[in-house]
Amino acid sequence: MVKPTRQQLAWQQSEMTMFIHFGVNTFTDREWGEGTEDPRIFNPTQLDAEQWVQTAKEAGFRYVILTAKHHDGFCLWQSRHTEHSVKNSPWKNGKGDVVREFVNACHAAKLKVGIYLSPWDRHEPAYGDSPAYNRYYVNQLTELLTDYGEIAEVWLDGANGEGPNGKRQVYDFEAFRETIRKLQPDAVIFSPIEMTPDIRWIGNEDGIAGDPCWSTFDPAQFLALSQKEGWSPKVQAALESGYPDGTHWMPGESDVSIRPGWFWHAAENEKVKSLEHLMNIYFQSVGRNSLLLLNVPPDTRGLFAAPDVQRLREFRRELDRIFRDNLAKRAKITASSTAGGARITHLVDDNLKTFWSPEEGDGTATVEMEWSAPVTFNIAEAKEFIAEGQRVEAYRIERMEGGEWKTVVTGTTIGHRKLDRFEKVSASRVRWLFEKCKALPMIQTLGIYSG
Ligand code: FUL
Repeated sequence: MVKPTRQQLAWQQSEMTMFIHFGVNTFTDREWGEGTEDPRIFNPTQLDAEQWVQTAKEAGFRYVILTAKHHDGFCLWQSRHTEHSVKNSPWKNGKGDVVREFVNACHAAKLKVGIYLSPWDRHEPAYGDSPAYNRYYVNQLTELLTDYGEIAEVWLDGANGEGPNGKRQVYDFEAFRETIRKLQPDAVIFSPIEMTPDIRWIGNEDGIAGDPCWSTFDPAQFLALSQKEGWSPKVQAALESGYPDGTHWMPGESDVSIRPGWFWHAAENEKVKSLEHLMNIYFQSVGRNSLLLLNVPPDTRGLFAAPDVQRLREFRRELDRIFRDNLAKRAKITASSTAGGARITHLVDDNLKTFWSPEEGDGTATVEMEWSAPVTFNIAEAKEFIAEGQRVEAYRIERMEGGEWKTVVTGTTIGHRKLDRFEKVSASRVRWLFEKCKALPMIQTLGIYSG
């Protein structure tokens, strides 16, 4: 059975990461800079990394990733390997270091730090001259992973353009990977599949995972498919859903921005996603065994803008409201069987380290809940004990009505967390049937909510 590493498990259980896109594009009103931007345009007037981090923390994010360098090549830290950085900006008279302020704020708030270092670099003259640029990239990685304490996630994408010499850069993913492993062995790597990452991209930028969604993946099979087809619906579906018989634990990260663009644009202040939209994203990412990577871009002051902060507060309040009261905690819970060492009460003890499991050979393992009076609900939650792998392939939730079991909802995978939403129903008896499993199911949590 393919299982997560300790680092992957901690990452997956954290459920939400905030992404922060900030750089010269913030000041030029663009999404992709050309690499020719004058560093003097970078001049945030009130930059406050603590505001970003506090906002993230209050909204329930556990990791925060900053664009240390985007495709334009401008570095938010004092890199020794280029002049194209904050060093030549008027901000703090060229003495500032955004990465340092960001990392300090995260560490003080006990949030995990992530760094996005774009391999595509439209400024660096060596780009396209593959070995020289690969050395440049490794040098930059080395600075970021040596000088800033603990880094928990390294994020790099596959964007790949032509260098100034017209040559296409060939990335040395092996060297990038080795550098990260050597300098920050506990960091999880998000990268193109070519690099055999710890975490895979979910295949779209809408924040929506596949259904089913497996944390397991088959890089060899995937690369063969994508080499044959390029970008195709099948390739996308493979990223969104993973591979049930995958050779690697490689859970999906669902990235999306709170605004239409990744960077801040004044014209998008009125286009911050609605609470309803964010909730739909949450249910289809976190609620489908993925991690939500939500981008919030600081403005030209270097602060999150008011509409974004407001929306994040509403988002937190709504999540707290929905998940405040797990009705399953007030039910009498029984099971078709319980394996030795496991306990039925573990299903509602909010402990990530315990689980319930049926006995070997129990046919369709079933858990039933009964209340003394009917309860009304429209959300169901299930979590697997994924430290031991992902096992459930199909399940069904039923309620007793007029002396008969009626299906409320059917589902496929569960993984770290599965959420189902449906029309409100009332019942005093509800049961879960784990109909198809790759191995004995190990269920950590079951929940019933009225949202
Ligand atoms: C992509 C980039 O091209 C976008 O600008 C953005 O940074 C997104 C998160 O990743 O690869």
